[in-house]
Amino acid sequence: MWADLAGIGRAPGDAGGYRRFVWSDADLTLREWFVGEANARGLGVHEDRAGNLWAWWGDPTAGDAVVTGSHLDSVPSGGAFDGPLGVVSGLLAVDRLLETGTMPDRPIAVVAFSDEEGGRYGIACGGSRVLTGLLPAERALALRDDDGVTQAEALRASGRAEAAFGADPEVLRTVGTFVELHVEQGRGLVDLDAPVGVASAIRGHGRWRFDLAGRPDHAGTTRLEDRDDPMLTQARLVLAARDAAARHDAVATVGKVLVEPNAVNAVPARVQAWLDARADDDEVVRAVVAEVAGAIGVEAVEESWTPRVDFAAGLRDRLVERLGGVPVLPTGAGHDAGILASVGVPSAMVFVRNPTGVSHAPDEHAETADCLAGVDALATVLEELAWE
Ligand code: HGY
Ligand code: MN
Ligand code: MN
Repeated sequence: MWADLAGIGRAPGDAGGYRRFVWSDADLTLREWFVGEANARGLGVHEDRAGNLWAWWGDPTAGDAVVTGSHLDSVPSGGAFDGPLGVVSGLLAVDRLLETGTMPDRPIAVVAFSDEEGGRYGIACGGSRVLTGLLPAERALALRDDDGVTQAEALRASGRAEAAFGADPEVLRTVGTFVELHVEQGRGLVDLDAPVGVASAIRGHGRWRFDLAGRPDHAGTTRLEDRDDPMLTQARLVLAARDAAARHDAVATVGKVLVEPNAVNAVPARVQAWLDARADDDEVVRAVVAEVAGAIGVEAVEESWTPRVDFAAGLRDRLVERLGGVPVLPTGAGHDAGILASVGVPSAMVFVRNPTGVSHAPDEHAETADCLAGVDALATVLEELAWE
């Protein structure tokens, strides 16, 4: 299964990693792969109104389903494990349970959430936010990618009707518990020398855009005192972000910048820069963003905000106990499990050790033995939750 995914959506050029943007050809191929794997197991496949794919074992209308899964899309030049490990592990855990020859007392599903990374349209967990109504369909459809293509246009190009795109309360209601397996994006499990762990919380995190206007002019003939160069403000933005994060217990990143006209010999007309800021405390994130905006005198336009989520202690501790006392650790990475938890769906996460902690980069890795330990843990958890 892993080898089947390895060739889908490789990033162009020598950057390495994957480029699996929602509604791209890579995404559509990944969706076909998911449907094929589900059909091969006799699981019923359903795509909900938000574009998320569900593979069902049992009748979803029975409700109180035990759902696992993650996402198949990636950040640009992302690693192989962030997302797909949770989907593959979910299918393999179901294989283990199918082998028992007994039917679960609750329906079980493996879900592939759409557009978790927001790599194309900029909003984290797009598919689960639309599913739950946290992101209105009209706003989602109007989002434009860096080439100016709206999600509505991309949806139509994929053969889907935008009129049908939106929240899907009927599907959401079928979910009793959601458990997402994910490669750890950090070194917590390495430092604890443990292959598997359970999440305690997801730190609050958001994305803000800064529109920096300038006056385009010739790089060689325009005197310095005559310039209105937005790249100078951009430089102050990056340094202000690092300074504010360092002074607070936060992290801040300016990883995406669009420059117009992006010419070596022209003073830019416009620079757009995105700030990703995260902290244990939501108010700290807000303070960092406000300080950055104040430092450069430019409004921070909020594009995506995910409040801190503390996973329900009862479910968390039940999994820890069932898994024999594995470590419990927070994460600074957002996940669909956090979105479902934020709308009241009992949710939990199982982490698999990442030997370097590196993620959102081609070097992201997890050892096969640890991945199989993750499948064992997930099968154990699903059995615990889906059988009386
Ligand atoms: O950005 C995140 O934290 C997640 O990987 N989407
Ligand atoms: Mn990610
Ligand atoms: Mn992820």
